[in-house]
Amino acid sequence: MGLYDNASDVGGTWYWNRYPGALSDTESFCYRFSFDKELLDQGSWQTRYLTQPEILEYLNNVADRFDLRSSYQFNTKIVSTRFDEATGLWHVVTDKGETASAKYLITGLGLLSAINKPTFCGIDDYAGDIYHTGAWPEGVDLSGKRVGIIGTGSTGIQVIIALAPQVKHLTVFQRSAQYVVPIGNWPEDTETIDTYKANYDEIWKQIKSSNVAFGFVESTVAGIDVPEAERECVFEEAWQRGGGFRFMFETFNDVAISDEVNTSAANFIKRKIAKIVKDPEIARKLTPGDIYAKRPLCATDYYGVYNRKNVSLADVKDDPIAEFTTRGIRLASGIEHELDAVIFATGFDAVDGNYTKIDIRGRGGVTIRDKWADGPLGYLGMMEADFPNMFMILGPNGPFTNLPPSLESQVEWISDTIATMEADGRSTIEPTQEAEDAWVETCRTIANMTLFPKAESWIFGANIPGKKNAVMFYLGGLGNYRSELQSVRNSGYESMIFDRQTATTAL
Ligand code: NA7
Repeated sequence: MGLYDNASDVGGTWYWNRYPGALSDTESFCYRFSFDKELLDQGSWQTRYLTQPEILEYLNNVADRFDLRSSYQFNTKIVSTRFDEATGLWHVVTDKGETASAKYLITGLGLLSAINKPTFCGIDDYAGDIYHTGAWPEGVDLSGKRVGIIGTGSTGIQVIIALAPQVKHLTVFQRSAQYVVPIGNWPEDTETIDTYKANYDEIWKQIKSSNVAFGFVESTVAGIDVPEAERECVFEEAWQRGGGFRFMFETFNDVAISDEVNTSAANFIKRKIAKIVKDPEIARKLTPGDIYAKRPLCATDYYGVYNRKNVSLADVKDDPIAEFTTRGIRLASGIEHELDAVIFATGFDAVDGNYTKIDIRGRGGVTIRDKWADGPLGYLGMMEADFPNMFMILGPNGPFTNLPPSLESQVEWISDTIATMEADGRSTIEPTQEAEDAWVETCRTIANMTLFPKAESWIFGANIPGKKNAVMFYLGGLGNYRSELQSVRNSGYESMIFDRQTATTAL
């Protein structure tokens, strides 16, 4: 078995995203693996949510526990990989010119991993420091500096909150105002943690049969059947309890489906902004104009940050960034913000960003880049027609959830499938094109039942200029997703082709 990682150690997302304030917004008790009871029992944490250093430490412990590190070749990029129809093997080439061959190719290239760093005129002449949150170097100290930050997604809001008290001045360059609810982060004592541990069997059963897999029971109440005043009370309770996914999915079952209920939720948050932010003009700029249907955000007192004297807000939708100057950023109006450092919290080329960087070739030399020219589409979020024995962990059209339980579900399915292949003496497995098309259609149908496609976000590739808008996720929930995986297995993999024979193609 060969394991490769571009990083110098394990950790993935949590290796790269070391920016100030980096925190998971999934609760600590379920932002972990469930497959090892002993590992669960050993778990310990301080607060309701885990910080980046805690998650990285956890992942390092997991790597040690299963002795994974010794199998890894770190600091190594895969530059190309192709399926050889003559031998039934995948051939892999690294950036060091090394080659390897294997029957199975499993990719874990990351869902939100290829960084999106927009270019701006004059950026090379800027004399200050530039950072991207997704490739944050060690040892950065921004205290006492004039800092600019571009981006107000999940990442940007965490950085803004963490840096505001440290820096001399923070200028936030906001393109889209965001709906942000409180995260509700508080210490968790040993008794609470022990209660989770004592109930882990039930907890994981619930998580794996739920939709978003965040460790709470999703509401079955339709907000549309509830009078507005009552909705308000439910939203207020959720605001006090904290959690972005809780606010969207634990309140009512149609916040992301019904225009009316979505508007109620949005208006509730807008009223909070007006109450929290003292300067009405800043409050106006912070108030979103679109529907509440992006990945739900949460943080501790996000809007309150803008009451600080050392934080200013530049609305770059109204007054776009014209260029970087040697001293900072100049807006179209001519206003120049002098900055010692600029942070790009501009997100990722989600889902396929890392795949299209690699020359991946399947049967007949077809490249993944060509196959995904109209957007990344796949079967069960793991497989591709014409790419036999290739399994993608968190590939396109996989579930949109708290990720550890979803990737565990996929890894279990991949392991079972490979075990079946080996037990049955099979050489290759790949989905039929019909099965893949049907799955993609299912994903599209489900997405269109929700309001998510109506908001511009990375979920549909809208954040990358020129990227085709595509339904890249299965929004049917983890429970239903797991049932789909189970039925593929139960049917004897009838949606798959085994041992497909084709004329050998020289690649
Ligand atoms: P996001 O959610 O994609 O946010 C990126 C932010 O950067 C967002 O506010 C963008 O504005 C902004 N952006 C991107 N390009 C530009 C340019 N050219 N000019 C100005 N502003 C820009 O990325 P995150 O890292 O915060 O989070 C991604 C996911 O990772 C997150 O949801 C978690 O699941 C983990 P926009 O909204 O597009 O107008």
